[in-house]
Amino acid sequence: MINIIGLGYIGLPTALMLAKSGMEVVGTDTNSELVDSLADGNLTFEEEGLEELFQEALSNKIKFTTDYQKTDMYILAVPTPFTNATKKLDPKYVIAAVNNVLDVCEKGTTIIIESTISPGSIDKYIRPEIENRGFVIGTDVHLVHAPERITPGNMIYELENNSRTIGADDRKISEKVSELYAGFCKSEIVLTDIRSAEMSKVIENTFRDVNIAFANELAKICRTDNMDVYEITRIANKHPRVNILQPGPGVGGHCISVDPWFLVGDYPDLTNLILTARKINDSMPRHVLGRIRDIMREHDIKDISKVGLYGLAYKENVDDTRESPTLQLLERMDEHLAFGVKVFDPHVKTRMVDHQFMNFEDFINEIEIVVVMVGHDHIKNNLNLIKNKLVLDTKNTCSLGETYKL
Ligand code: SAJ
Repeated sequence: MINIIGLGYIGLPTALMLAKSGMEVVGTDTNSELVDSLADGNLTFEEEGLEELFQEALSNKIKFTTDYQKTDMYILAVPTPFTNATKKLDPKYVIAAVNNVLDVCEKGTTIIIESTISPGSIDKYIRPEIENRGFVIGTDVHLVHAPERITPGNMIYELENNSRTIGADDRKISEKVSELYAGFCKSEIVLTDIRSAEMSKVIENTFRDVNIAFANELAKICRTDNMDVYEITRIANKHPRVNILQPGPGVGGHCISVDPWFLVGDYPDLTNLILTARKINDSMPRHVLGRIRDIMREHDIKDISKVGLYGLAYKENVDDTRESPTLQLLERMDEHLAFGVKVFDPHVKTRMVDHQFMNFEDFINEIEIVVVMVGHDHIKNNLNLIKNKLVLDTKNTCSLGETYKL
């Protein structure tokens, strides 16, 4: 039996995949409402293919509970929040989960940490916690870091098809854990040490952040001379060794906008590029605000309530709003502006901000400028409803003739 701790974006799909592979799975979360909802057969977030997998797992007798189970294998997929003021990882949930496991586990148990952690966290926070309780690592408890690599919107496909990294102190344990993941992962499973697993995960997201920052900087350069950044990068990308990413209104999600800070925090003298990239990406919501002001000025629109932000999620076709560029933009607007501007997202069903509309047509009818912050399929399928509006398309997703770009 395997006990999955944390039933959020990562833990739940992983639990379902393991159940599908034939394992006896118990999912544990401290949030009793979430556990009750899952036990009643109701998912708490949208994800392509998740519902089918969930129903299959329910019929395979997956269990959901708030209790930790006595067993020999655990996967920890608990939140690893980031403290904005210090730019550091807050390991409190991982530490609490490890302690809860130690309270009930069998001798020789394996604790697999999937949550993203800053490099060195296992040595710094987890090993001392275990040793201080009198457990011997390598005998009583085995530690593994198997960082998750899936992206919302494509999770099920990526669980099966992305390569996996297993970091452990002991080869035999790596091989045992590798067999577990091979139950659903069809791609390469790379065995390494814990420190390398921690570092490789963080640099993957940092690599993407830096590359997005390059695209965003190009967008700003092109804007000053009224050049089309999309046309220019499309041409440059024809070169066999060039692959420039897409500029956008900012970098959202809990991973790419957070993980680079771990490196900046630990290596402040060596991370000029990484820090600059972070600053560029963080500056994009303000750049969007500047573009909104340009359009208002050009069309003599003085009332901010005529502006509507389309999209609250952090990226297309998901309902996840963590660190979303729209929320970042609202935070950067002064109170008066943020209060006036209208907001809509077809995927976000809970009310998160002032003047959030739940109906697209009502939203569109009230505004003159549509700012496309997220390229959901929904907007691409409803272009006829915005074709008579002024459109600022920050994601270059609306194939309308006349749109304003970043
Ligand atoms: N974005 C751009 N331009 C681009 C690509 C993305 O502005 O060309 C923006 C998106 O709109 C979004 C943000 O970047 O706001 C992040 O989106 P994403 O799709 O690049 O990544 P995430 O956050 O959904 O997932 C990332 C993935 N990491 C990498 O691609 C290296 C995923 O594989 C990780 O599992 C995930 O972080 C994680 O949990 O760490």
